[in-house]
Order: sequence, then structure tokens, then C-alpha cells
Amino acid sequence: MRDAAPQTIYLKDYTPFGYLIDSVSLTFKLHPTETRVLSRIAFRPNPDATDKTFFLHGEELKLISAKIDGAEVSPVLTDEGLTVDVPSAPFIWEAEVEISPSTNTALEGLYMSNGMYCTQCEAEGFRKITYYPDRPDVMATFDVRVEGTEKVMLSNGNPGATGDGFAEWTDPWKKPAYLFALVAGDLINHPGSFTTRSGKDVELNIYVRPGDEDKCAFGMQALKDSMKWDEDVYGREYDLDIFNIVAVDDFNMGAMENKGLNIFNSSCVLASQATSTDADFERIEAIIAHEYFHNWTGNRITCRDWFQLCLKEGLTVFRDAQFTADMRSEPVKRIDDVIALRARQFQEDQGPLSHPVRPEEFQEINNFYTATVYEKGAEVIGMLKSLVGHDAYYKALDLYFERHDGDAATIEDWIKVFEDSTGRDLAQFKRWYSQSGTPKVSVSEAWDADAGTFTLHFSQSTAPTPGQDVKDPRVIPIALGLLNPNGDETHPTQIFEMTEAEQSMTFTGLGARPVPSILRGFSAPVMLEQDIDNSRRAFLLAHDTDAFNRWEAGRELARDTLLKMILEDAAPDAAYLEGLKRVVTDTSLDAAYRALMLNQPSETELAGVIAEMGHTPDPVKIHTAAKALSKAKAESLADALPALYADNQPNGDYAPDAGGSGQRALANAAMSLMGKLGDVGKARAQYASADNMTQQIAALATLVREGEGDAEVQAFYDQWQEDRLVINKWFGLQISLAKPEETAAVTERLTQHPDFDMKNPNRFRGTLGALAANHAGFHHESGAGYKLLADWLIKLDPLNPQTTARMCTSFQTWKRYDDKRQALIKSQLERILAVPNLSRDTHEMISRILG
Ligand code: B3K
Ligand code: ZN
Repeated sequence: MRDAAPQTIYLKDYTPFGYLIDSVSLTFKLHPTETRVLSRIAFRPNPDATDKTFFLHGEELKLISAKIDGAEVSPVLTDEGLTVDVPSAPFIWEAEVEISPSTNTALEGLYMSNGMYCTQCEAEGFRKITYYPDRPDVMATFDVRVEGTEKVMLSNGNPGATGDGFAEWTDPWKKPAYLFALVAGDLINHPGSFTTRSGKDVELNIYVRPGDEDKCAFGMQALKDSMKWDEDVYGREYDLDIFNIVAVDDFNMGAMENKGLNIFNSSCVLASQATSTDADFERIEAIIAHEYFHNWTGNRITCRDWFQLCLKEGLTVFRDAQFTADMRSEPVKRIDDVIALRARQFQEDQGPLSHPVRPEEFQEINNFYTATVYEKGAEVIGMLKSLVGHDAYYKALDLYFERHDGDAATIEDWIKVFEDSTGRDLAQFKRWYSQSGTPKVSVSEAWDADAGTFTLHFSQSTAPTPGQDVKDPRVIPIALGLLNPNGDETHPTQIFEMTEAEQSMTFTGLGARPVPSILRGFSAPVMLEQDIDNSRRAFLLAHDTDAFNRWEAGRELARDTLLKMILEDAAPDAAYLEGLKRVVTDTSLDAAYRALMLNQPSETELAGVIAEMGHTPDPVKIHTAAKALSKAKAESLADALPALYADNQPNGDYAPDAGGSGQRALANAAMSLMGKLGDVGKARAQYASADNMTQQIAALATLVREGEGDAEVQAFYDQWQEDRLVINKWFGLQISLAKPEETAAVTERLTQHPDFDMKNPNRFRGTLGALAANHAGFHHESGAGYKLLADWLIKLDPLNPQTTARMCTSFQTWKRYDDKRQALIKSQLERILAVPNLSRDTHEMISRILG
């Protein structure tokens, strides 16, 4: 719980710990309410540290005994840890503490989920297990002995002795405490194996609760694919005899990369045709890859302190995106990522929570596992790769692994590797790590027909963000190409390196005015402002050779027509509808790509764009326009819809691959548009006959959206009530598709449902998170949505601060809206902040959001 004055930690204050650790031995005597943890730690003074205070973190621990070199000592205890006088030579610290896993609802440290023991230590959870210097720059090898009656008892590293009531594990690789893990329970394993390229056999296991063993095969294949990919692309081999994954139902996030023992939210690993959608399969494959890739980028090379979080997270997100692009479709992956970046990261950067990719201060580090650190962090790596080129990038990565293996490193180390291996000065590039906010890049064109020259003038600027009033120009790699007026590409993609506030680029020797295609592949996380009209966008939509920019042109047309509908009460743009029809019915294009073209910007994204334009978004108008555009698309495509639906039913057995997923996405989009025309026949039939969750839930969504799904909503529950992951979808779907005026009431009703369990983060997010994601419903003028969410955040905070604080971000955009809505939200934020003993996590989030 929060101290009177929350403490802020600053990057500039970093100092190394006064002691190094040679080895750690831990013994766990498991018990639901009285687990004993015995630690034996060999410390020695750190010659590089001047401050020799011996402080060990420890929270919510009952200290039973403490010894130094075998003699009892009496440390000074506080809520946050202990201090004690220690010798100036190497010494052995021994402690015994008692903890209560079954009452640990925060899901941090050692806790219980469905009767199984499991841990979550990143970022600062190990201090709830025993007294320890719980900081990532203190690295050690761990021996672990688990004593209990559970069938399966796991920890990090390689297995050692086992016997009646105990199992021992040894991790030969030095690691910080945040990578520690322990799991014990009556679990079943789905086994596999992998032979590394140097011929080492690795045992693989996915451990699950009995009953889930038929949902592991896909994850196992994804793990093997990831292991192979990291060898092929980055030259990285696995380094232990065994790699275990465990699925846990109660988990605050997606998954955790503990050394040799990854722990997953069950929703991010369990997969089956009947219960998982195509999107679930793709996400599961990506998360398994992400956690596996951390073995090198995160574990072998970790972070010196938590300010450096993007060092492992940005790089690992970048690597998992490369993997998905290789496994599936590169343009589709890029488009999906940019949609998500704009929805999450741009939104974060536009509001009170904006912070640099490497923050410089925090109160609660768990609040900084953000879209900026992860997704913008990955964009920064992508830009670096574009700037230095493919070969130089991999050469630099080789040097990074060689130079820093075993280190707790910094962003400075990372940049230096690139400087040393390429000879480039990256001082200016480093601003991407220190400056927050999304740059705006404006482009104008000048054509000199007599001289045959074409000039692009670029200017960049970034609006002030909290704590940063002045911004300096950044290095922006702008990928661009030129097309001639008949649509042929005359200048293939090249990178223009923008470094100044204003800069131009001139092409000479041109016979006709070219059409530029700018920011291809979304080569930098910026907002591009181009003074071009819709005929230019329609031209790029038809001709651009860059798949991303072709999609982007269509997206801008959709956005533009929606903005005119919202702000000027205009009718849907006929030229946009025509262009869309051409692309969607062009069977030479990939089905997934055509399905993406049919998507339109979300209502939340539109609200953000309107706010950026200096207007006040009206959720009702946005919702009305979004629905009207869907209807207009359905009418314009009416003749084509039956064939789009019929021709995109994949042949043969279901497979969650790129081809089949793309076809289902397109057919489902056609089915949904048919619903807009009052025809739900296909949806009803598909609901009844579907043999996979993608088709079943898409049909259900169409029926519910058109107000025709009451019977199917009940049937879906009856069919799936025993499957908690599918029931999460059932909760979320009803709320996200509820009418604005009913959203809060529907959510409230579902929170009364016997299957609603606030202690399960998946269920809580699937319900209250769906409320916040229903833009028009959440922002209904009654304020009922705001109040309901605040009520539940107040209830959850004492149980699970991490999930509570994370969900406070639903309020981060509050200053965009009109005075009345602002006042309603502000009163809820102030109500939360006034709660006695509010957690440090939630206190920090609400204070920042209020500003
Ligand atoms: N490293 C973990 C996230 C831990 C979050 C702690 N609040 C998962 C990941 O990024 O792979
Ligand atoms: Zn990660």
C-alpha cells in the first residue's frame, strides 16, 4: 500500500549495488498460507560501488530468521525491506521467511491460480518471495529445491534430483531475480523436442491443467518455429537442456519470459480450431515467439535498470514482428501493426501519459509497460535498421551479442554497438529514446516543367508533451518512391534521411510530373501531412507498388470521407466507394489484404484525429457516421457481396494459416455487410454450421449487431459455459456490440452474472475493458459508463493494483471531449484518487491522467 508521499525514482540517480552475488540457493516448502522460503546467498563487496549500504528489498514477508556467516542477526525492517551491518569481506546471508500464496490476489510474487502455485516476478515481484537486491543489474546463478506434494514442480534452468516430495533445479546462467520462476501443481505436459543447429537435443514441454491437453499442439509448433527462426535469422541458439511453458488462468498480462520456464496467460497459449479465432492463433504464435526470443534479448543480455526496459522489449517486439512477417504476410503484418500503433501508442503520445521510449522517472515501474516502450520502441529499431541497412544491422546485432552477453546493459551500450560497427554518429538518432511525442512531418511538392525537376519540401515538428516543452529535430528515415502519371514506378523505394527541421529533396531529368509515394512501409512512427486531394489518393490506391501505401491511400480516403460526414454532415464519398469496390473485387489481390481494405478507422481513432485537428470529437456523431459509412459500403458492394462470401470459403480442413485466415476474414466482412442490408441469412446459417471459432463468432457478431442474435447468444453460452477462454469472448462481444445507450447497463448486468469473477484479470478486462473500448457507449452523455468503470476500479484496486492501474488508461483521452463529459470523467477520477490507501500503481496513473 501507498506511503504518505509516493516516491519518484530517477534515471539520473542510478548507482550500482554495493555487493555482487556469487550464488543463490533457495528452498521452498510449499503451503497455501504458510510457504517457507529459505535462502542462502553468497555476497561479496562490489569493487565498482562506493555506497556499501546493505539493503535488501522485501515486501509482505514474515521474517523467521536471518544469519550472516552462520550467526543470527537482527536487521532493521521496514515495509520495503531490511538493512543490516555486514562484513567488508565476502559473506553468506541466510534467511527464512514465510509467505501466503493463496491470499495473494495481486498475482505478483508467489501466488495460486486454480490450486497451482506460480510466480510473476517482473518487474519487482521477487521481493514478495524473499529478501533480495531485487534490481536487474544484480545477476546470479540460482539453485532451487521445491518441496511439496504436487505432481509437477518446476523452476528455471535444468532439472536436477527429484524424489518423493521434492524437485531440484539448477540454472547455470546468471540472471536477475525478475527472471526467477516456480510452478507447482497437478499439471499435464504436452511434450516435444528440438535439435539445435549445433546438434544439442532440447526437451520441450507445454504444461496445462488436465482437460487442456488438446490445446497445446499449435503452441508447440510455434515454439519450434521460433527456435529455428532465431537460429536462421539472428544466429541465436537455445542454451539449456529443457524449455518449459506453463499455462496459467490468472495472470496480469500476456506471458513472461522467465529463464527456461515461460509462464503464459492461458489465453496466450491454448489454441484449438473450435475455441480460438484466426486472430487468436496469430497472436499466440507471436507471443510464444516473443517470449522465446527474450532468451537472448532480455535474459542473456538484460537491462541495467528499469528505465532501459525498451532495450529488451522494443527489440523483442521488433524481432517477433519480423518472425510473423516471415511466417505469414509481410504487408498484412505491417498494416496490422500500424493500425495498432496509431490506436494505442499515438493515443498515449497525444495525452497526459505521453513519455519517452526510455522514461527518465517513474513511481511504479509496472505502469511503464506501455505501447510507447514496446511498440514505439520496436519502431525505433526498425528505423535504425532502415538507416544502416540490412547487412549492417545484423553485423551490429552480432557485435551486441558478443560484447554484452551476460551484461545488464543500457541504451547507451546499444547505440555504441551500432556506432562502432557502422562508423555512424547516432547522437541525433538517440533523441528517439529521450523525446516523447509523435512528430508531424509535412510535405509539399514543387514541379518545374521547364527544368524537369521535382522537389519535395519536408518539415518536421513535435508538439510539447508533459514535462517536455521544447523538441529538437529528429533523424527521420522517409522511404519514398516515384510513379509516373500512367502508374509505372520510375524511382523505386529509397530512404531520404531527414535530420533538419526543414529539408528538401530534388529529382531531376523528369519528363512528366511524377506522383510521389511517401513514407512507404510506414518507415517512421510519425504523422504525415500531405496537401493532396482525393484523386491523388485514388491514384495511389490503384497503382502504388508499395502494399502499405496502397492500403494507406484507401485508409486516408475512408478517413477523409468519415471526417467530412462527421464535421460537415456530408454524404459518403462516391469516389471512395468506387475505388474500394475496385480493390475489394480485384481477385488478383490477397484476400487478407482486401479484407483489411474493407475495415475502417475505429471510432476511437477518429476521435483522436478530430482532436488533433483542433475540434472536439462528438461520440454520437462519430458513431452515426461510422454506421452510415458501413451501410453505404454495403449498398455500393451489394452485387458483389454474395460472390465475395461464396468464393472465399477455404477449401478442405481448417488451418489457421495466412491463406485460410485471409479468406475467412474477407468472407466474414462480406457477411457482415450483408447484415447491413437486412440479410442475416448467411450469418444465421454460418453460425449453425461453423466448425471453427472464427466463423462461429463472426456470425454471432453479425447477428448481434443487427439485433437478431438473442437466441444465438444464449446458445453460445450453453455450448461453451465450461470453457473460460471462450466465455471471455462471450462477455466481451455483448458489451462491445451494445447500443450506446445500453452499453453501461449491459456491462452492469454481466458483472452480476455468476461467471463474472473480478479476481480473474482476463474476465475483468473482457468485461470492463470491453466497456471502455465501446467508444460511443463508454462516452454516453449520461456518464453511466464512466461511473461503472470507476466503481469497479475502486473495487479491484485493493486486490490487484497492477490490473487496476493498467485499466485506468481508459480515461487517458478525457481532455479531448466536451466540457460536460470532461466534468463527468474528472469527478470519477477524483473519486478514485480520494480512496483511502489507494495503491501506488493506481495513485500514480490517476494523478498523471488528471495532470
Ligand atoms: N516481460 C513481460 C512483461 C512483464 C510485465 C510486468 N508488469 C512480458 C513480455 O514483455 O514479454
Ligand atoms: Zn517482452
